[in-house]
Amino acid sequence: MSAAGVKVELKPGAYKSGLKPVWCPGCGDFGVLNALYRAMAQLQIEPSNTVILSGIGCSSRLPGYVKTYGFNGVHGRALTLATGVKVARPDLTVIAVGGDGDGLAIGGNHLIHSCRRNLDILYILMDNEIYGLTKGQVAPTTPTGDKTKSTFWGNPEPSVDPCELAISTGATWVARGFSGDMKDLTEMIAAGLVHNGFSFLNVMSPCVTWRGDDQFKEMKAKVAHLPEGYDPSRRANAVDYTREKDKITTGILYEVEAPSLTDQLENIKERAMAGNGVPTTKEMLSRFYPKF
Ligand SMILES: Cc1ncc(C[n+]2csc(CCOP(=O)(O)OP(=O)(O)O)c2C)c(N)n1
Ligand code: SF4
Ligand SMILES: [Mg+2]
Repeated sequence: MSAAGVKVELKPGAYKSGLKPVWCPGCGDFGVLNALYRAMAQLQIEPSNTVILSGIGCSSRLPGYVKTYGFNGVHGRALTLATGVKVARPDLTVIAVGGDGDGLAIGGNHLIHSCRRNLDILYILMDNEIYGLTKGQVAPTTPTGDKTKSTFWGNPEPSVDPCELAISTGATWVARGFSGDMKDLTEMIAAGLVHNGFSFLNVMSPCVTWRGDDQFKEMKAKVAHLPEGYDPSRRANAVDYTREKDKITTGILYEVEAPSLTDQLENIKERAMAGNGVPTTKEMLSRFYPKF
């Protein structure tokens, strides 16, 4: 709103916090941040009704760069924070962000339960296939055989496909993007924000420092968009585009409508307040401690 009470159109630049990103020049996370500014402007998202939550990592610095409410929590807990905010204030737009280490290693458990709960939250996972902030250790998405600071002879473990994990654990909107494709990424972030339910966006976002300039070139060469006429409502279709070796298929892989937990909160609250025959804590305790 302007001082005169007239609604002013928010341009992408209006969402900048004024804090200058400290990411390395060329880091893929710049692309994600810019696409987020654009998507928010496209939907005219109200900054004062928005909260962005993160854990720890280079990518987890993102909330500081957006002019909304935000919180940079502890490692792996972006989704626990987002869950708490959404349950307490279902009216707010809630976005969780972070890296592959934050969201799939230490925070992997929370991803599973966020997917199955289906709260109306957008989760953007910036996937550089490495722990960037702590200087290049192996991550759950590091491809098998790749040398990192902690897998000097090559990663012996199979890697996880984050989209496959999200689909199989109940997310109702799952997409994959590339930080080097601004237009596509902006559309996907906007679509994830509009979806009613848990939206999971895996963005391939190169780390030029610990994975080298080649990671950007290699990712770019592999990117292919979903074919024309693709039907995202079928789980089997979506799974066809996970665990791909020579391709990174981008687009909305999976999208279904299902009641979101956010929609049920009011009902749960009403039932709890009404009691519905459930004994109070005092009544329960007095069964065991009659003098209570
Ligand atoms: C409890 C805890 N364990 C470990 C760490 C160290 N640590 C900080 S960030 C990080 C991994 C970051 O990797 P990722 O989430 O992929 O983010 P990126 O830096 O690659 O964007 C680790 C292991 C920590 N801060 N707290
Ligand atoms: S270390 Fe990697 S992930 Fe971190 S800011 Fe630099 S390029 Fe980005
Ligand atoms: Mg990472």
